[in-house]
Amino acid sequence: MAAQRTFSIIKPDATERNLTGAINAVIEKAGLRIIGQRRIQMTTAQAERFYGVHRERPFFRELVDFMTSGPVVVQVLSGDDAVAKYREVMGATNPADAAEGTIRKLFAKSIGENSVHGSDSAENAEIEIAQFFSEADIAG
Ligand code: FUP
Repeated sequence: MAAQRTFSIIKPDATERNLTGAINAVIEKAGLRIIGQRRIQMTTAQAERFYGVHRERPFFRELVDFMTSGPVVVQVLSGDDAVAKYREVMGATNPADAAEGTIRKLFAKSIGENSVHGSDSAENAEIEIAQFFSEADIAG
């Protein structure tokens, strides 16, 4: 199977607790390759665009405020079936429902402050990657 790409964000609750390396270790142990990575302070405009699909949801403003509350690490991951594989490694949105060994079970604080984002489809992955990376900054 050809390698697929997915987009990941290590969120402010995790960077604040110095968990970037610990999360990357889980990602790499699962067989995913980090082929692009950048630490940024997301702007309100970037967060609103990124989570535009949730604009009408009651938690939208809280989500944007959280994602801009501190640095995040944006990543491009590569591997066989990377989108589904990373969703599995992340665990359920609500850490209370997340399986043992998943990033959210290990590290997430709550359904909002849940440590990581991962794309939900290969199509969205490419849209999300393009929002934060130029191809020159990705090397697989
Ligand atoms: P996921 O794909 O697992 O990141 O989850 P969603 O796309 O459903 O939600 C995106 C983000 O919105 C979550 F990571 C956190 C936030 N959220 C809430 O704060 N409350 C909710 O009830 C659902 C999502």
